[in-house]
Formats: sequence, structure tokens, C-alpha cells
Amino acid sequence: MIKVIDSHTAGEPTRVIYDGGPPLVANSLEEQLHQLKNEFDEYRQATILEPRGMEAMVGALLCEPKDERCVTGVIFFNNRGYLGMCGHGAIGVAVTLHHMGRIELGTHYFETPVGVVCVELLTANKVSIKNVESYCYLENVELNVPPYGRITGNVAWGGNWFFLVDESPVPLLREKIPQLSGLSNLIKNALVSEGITGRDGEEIDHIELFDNHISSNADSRNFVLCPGGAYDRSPCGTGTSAKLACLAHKGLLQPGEFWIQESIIGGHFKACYERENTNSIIPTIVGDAFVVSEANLLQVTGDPFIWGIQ
Ligand code: PYC
Repeated sequence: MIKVIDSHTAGEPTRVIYDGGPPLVANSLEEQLHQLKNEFDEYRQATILEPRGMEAMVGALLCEPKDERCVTGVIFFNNRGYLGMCGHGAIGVAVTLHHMGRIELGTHYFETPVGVVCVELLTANKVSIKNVESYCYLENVELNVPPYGRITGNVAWGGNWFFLVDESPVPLLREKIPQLSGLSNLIKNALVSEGITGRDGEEIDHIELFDNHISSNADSRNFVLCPGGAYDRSPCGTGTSAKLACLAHKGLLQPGEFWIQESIIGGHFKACYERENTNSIIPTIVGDAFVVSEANLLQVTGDPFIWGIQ
């Protein structure tokens, strides 16, 4: 039996797995991720794939931290594989740990495979995350994306790799989500065929589109396609971090200045940054999460989909 608590952050679901998970050896978070990927990937599939999960869900496996400051280690994953960090997920984990009575309001640290994040639980539902170092890696990359033609974007790291397009040829309207997903998949294919990657050849697995359809209380609206093909219902914490890194790089947002990022379904994150060094920033993302269910995932002998629908 796998014990989980589900929450959503601006509509994007997070499933915290707190009991019945795989027996990982308490090594570094990177090593635990390696072990999970190579020896116990069926746990990711069982908890996230249908019929127990759904395509937009991000799993957050609680594990032993190595860094003594940290209240927990956490490995994030989705329907396709593993994430470095996850902003909406970290907000969901903080609210869930408080719901479980494991943390009080105040400052805590979570260890992820890509670094330690500082989490401030402001209320039972509101969380501020100081994310990992974020930076703009490639500027004004031109891609040929038929039938849309030339599309220009930036490559940035915000805890995951993003290709950010400022002027989406498809309007960022909720009713256009299927077309925005289609366009994002074409961009992803073009990145692969033109050999464009993040640092050290890492796959750019998130596509983030922007345009000027914004509600009055936001600075920008985004659409983010996640690696497994689902769109992010939230404004995407790591995507907002990548956006801030690009704005900082271009001198369009100053340290400490607030930025309200709106999602395609109208959720908001409030963000700002401090400068880490000339090329990188530390973003802070504030959002709200709500616990929606507590469940025991059952795996009954004879169930043909005991490890999910592949
Ligand atoms: O909030 O960072 C995020 C995120 C990544 C993928 C889905 N949400």
C-alpha cells in the first residue's frame, strides 16, 4: 500500500508519497534519484500513471536528506520521468507537510537533486520558495517550425530546462490549449532536430510560451508544456524562475522588483529575484496550495494495471 496526500497549486496537482515508497539507500539526493530511476521506476508509474494518477500530476517522493539543514529530501517526477526541481510541487509539499503536522509556519529547507531550496510557510496555504540558482543560457535562438515559420526564443535554467518564446504565434487563450500544446511539441521537435540543448547537452524538456494576453493584475501570461505532454495548470515555478533569469539578463527587471506571472487558466505566482552573480539569480516564488485528498493506493494481486497503464 502506498500512502499519498494530494494537493493542487494554482490548479496543478502534486501527489506527496510519504509511506510505502521504494527502499532507497540514504545517499545523496542525486544517488537516490539514480536508484529510483534505475531500480524502482515502477513506483513512479504506479503513482502517476492512470488509473491511480493523471497526466498533469507531479509526484513528490519524500526521502532522507543529506544536508542537515533540510526537513526532507524530495524527488519530483511526472508521467514521463524525473524533474530537477518543481516550484508548484515544492509549494504543495510545504502545505502538505504542515497538514500532516510535520512542519510549523516559518522557514524550512528541502533538498532536491538539483540543490537545496529555502521554503517559507507563510500561512497554512501560502508558501514562498527561494529556488535554485537560475540563468539565461542562450539568447535569441532561431528555430524553423513549419507551418509557423521562424520562431525565436531563449534557453534558460530555472531548476529544469526551458525554451521561452516571447511572441507566441498562437494566442494564449484558454480555448487554444490544444493548439498551444501542438505548437509546443513542434518547437520541442525542432530543438531536437537542430541539436539545441541546455548546458552539458541536457534535453530542453519544457516549452514556455508568452504573449500580451494578460489580466489587469499580472505582468505576463504563460503556457508551459511539460515533458510528458501535459500543460502546466499553474504558472510553473521553475518556468517563472527561467523567465525572471531572462528578464534579469536583459535588464528588464531589477532585483527585488515584483513580477506577477499568470497561468493559461488564470492562476498567479508572485515572483522576484536577488542577484547571485553576473550571470545568475536566485528567484523567489510565492503561491498558494490546497490539500484535496488523502489516499491509500492499493495494488491488488491480479490487477493487470498494478503498475499503471504504460
Ligand atoms: O512548477 O516548476 C514547476 C513545474 C514544473 C513542471 C510542472 N510544474
